[in-house]
Parts: sequence; C-alpha cells; structure tokens
Amino acid sequence: MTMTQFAPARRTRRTPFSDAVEAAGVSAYSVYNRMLIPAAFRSLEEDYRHLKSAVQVWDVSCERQVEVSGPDADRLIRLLTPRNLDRMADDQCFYVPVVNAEGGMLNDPVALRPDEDRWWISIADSDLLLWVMGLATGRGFDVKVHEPDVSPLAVQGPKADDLMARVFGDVVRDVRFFRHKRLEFGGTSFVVARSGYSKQGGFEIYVEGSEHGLPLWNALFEAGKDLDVRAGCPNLIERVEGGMLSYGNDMRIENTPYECGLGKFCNGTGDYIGKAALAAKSNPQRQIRAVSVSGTTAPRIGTGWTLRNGDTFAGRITSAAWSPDFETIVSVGMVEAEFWAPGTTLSVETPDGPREAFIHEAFWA
Ligand code: THG
Repeated sequence: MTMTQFAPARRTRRTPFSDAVEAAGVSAYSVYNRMLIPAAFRSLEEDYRHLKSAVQVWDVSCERQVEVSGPDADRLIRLLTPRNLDRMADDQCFYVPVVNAEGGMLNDPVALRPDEDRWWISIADSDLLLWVMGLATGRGFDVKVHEPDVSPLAVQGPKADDLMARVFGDVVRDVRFFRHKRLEFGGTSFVVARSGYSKQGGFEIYVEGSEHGLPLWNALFEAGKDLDVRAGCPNLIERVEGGMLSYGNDMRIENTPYECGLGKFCNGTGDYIGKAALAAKSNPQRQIRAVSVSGTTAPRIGTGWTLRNGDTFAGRITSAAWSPDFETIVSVGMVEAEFWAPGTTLSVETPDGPREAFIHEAFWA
C-alpha cells in the first residue's frame, strides 16, 4: 500500500498529549473516534519488545468517554448493555458489549462510575454518543449525556506499578484488576484504574481537564528515566497475542456478541436493547478464533484475508502480525462453525499469495 501524506484538519482531533507524542518521535498515526492515536514509535517489533520488558506511556485519549448522569442514568445504562450489572461494585470497571435491536455489535466499551452520580462509557471506535443520546431522547429519560473533557493516558508494561507508585504513591499498588480509585496529582485528582489494552499489566489514568495532560505526561517521564520509560501505543503484535478484540477490525455491526466470544456478557435479567434478538442468536454459526498463519512476514491485512477449505468459504482473518516470541504469524479470525475446531488446517488468501492457517484452542498470551 502506498501511503500519501495525512492531511490534518480540525475534525481529526488532536489530544492533550499530541505535542509530547510528536516530540517523543511518533512515526505513524491512526484515527479513532475522530481523534489521533499513535500507531508506532520506533517500529512495531521494537515497541513490542520494550512494552514486554519495561514501561510505556500511551496517549489513548481517543478512548472517549460518554458521560451519563441524572435521575435515569442507571436505567439508561441497563438498557444499553446485555451485561448484568447487578454485581458491579462502585469501584469496578466492566467490559460491556453494546448492541442494536438486531443484536449487532455497536461498540465494546468499558463502563465505570467515576462518582456515585455519573457513569462513563469508555468507548471503542464508533459514534456511541449519538446512540446513547438517541436512546435518552427516544425513551424520554431524565439524563444528561455528553462527551466530557476526559483523556485516558495508559501506563503499561511490567514496570508500570513502580512508575505509577513514584507519581501517585504506593497506594496505587493496591488497586486491583479492573478496579479504580481517585488519586491526587498536581492539585487535582484523577480516576486511576488497573486496566488497559495490553496483557502486560498497568493502569489507565482518566485525565479530567486537558490542561493537566502535559504536566502528568512530564511527571511520568521525569520519574521513569531509570526505568527506561518510553512513549508507546497499543501494539498490534501484543494485542493479537493476547486476543484483545478491536471493534471495526475483528467485529462490526454485522456480528453478535456470541460470534465475538462475548456471550458470557449477555446475562442481563431486565429489559435491554437487543434482548429478544440475542436470545434467538445464541448459537452462532461463526466465531472469533486464534489462528496462526504460515510464513515469517505478515502482509497488510487490507479488508481481511479469506479462509478456505478447498473451494468452501471458511471465514476471514481480520488482524494479523508476525510474533517474534511465538515465531508464527498470530491472527484473529472470524471462523465458520464447520471449521472452527482447534487443530483444523485451512488455506488463507493473503495479498502475498496463499498460506496455511491453523485454528488454535486459545490465544497465545
Ligand atoms: N480501556 C478503556 N477504554 C477502551 C479500551 C481500553 N475503549 C476502547 C477499547 N479499549 C474497548 N475495548 C476493550 C477490549 C478489551 C478490553 C478492554 C476494552 C480488556 N479486556 C480484558 C481482556 O481481554 O483480558 C478483560 C476484560 C474482562 O474480562 O473484563 O481489557 O482498553 N478505558
């Protein structure tokens, strides 16, 4: 693929950290929720090696928040997701599928309550704000729905605890996985959660107020010099190894949560959008699988690579990368039921020609 120059415009939003990200040497950008997201710094493989051995600071401001507050906020959130929220603790983050009336995936955000009287829906790449506003209007709910000035900054990697403790104090070490706590910084406070789009461990700081972004960024880099802290970003290789799903890549509006392996999150007991449709679609005919592909260089994914058994369509690979650690091309595939058994071998049509594909029991890491 030839890549011509990217034309910045006001509608492709910069973040509170963009100046620092550029000073740190970002080498590729992508766009997510109409906002810039770094895609690489040194190289995909060098970034990967560093993420797995040290600590990185990620500008994931593009994980925008849909804030819902007001008397009907809880009712709206329960209508919004098939997931049962009854056991969600006050300090818990919940991964929640969001579907339309046909059970089609609209987004796969993380939901949390930063305060007793408001919700944040930390969204993947689709215009969920409009859907939530539409639901609120259509149902006549007494809520306020808006996108607040909140920009998540992720600190990921095996040394994330040490770096975060230097900036926020040892109390941060006690935050459990997918729990959050409000912690002081520079005369304000941020919701800090043990979460993030990697399997290397770490935190997400929900930076409330753009003016606090660069001071926090600078504090993390100042405190982490001897830890070899670097600017990083969600890493394709690492996230495919870990089987973290990417909305728009691995699943879309035409897929149900069951097809995405998110059936365990369709357990709500009350009324929610898509309930009847999902009940009728709980036995999917295709599902996401870990797939390895032969070869040592991963071609561009393009619109996806078709999986075949002979002449029969067997599915599509939607994300792929060469994994230095597992010495194979790791990939995410949406595989037809007939062919999804672990151990199945298929052929796959890549831009570089046909390769062998192998269905795995589970993701690598
Ligand atoms: N953090 C926050 N917001 C986000 C993301 C994030 N918004 C966009 C996108 N990522 C949403 N999608 C995901 C996908 C996976 C996870 C989180 C958000 C994730 N999954 C864990 C896993 O797969 O191991 C565990 C989820 C669970 O079982 O509860 O972390 O990353 N703020």
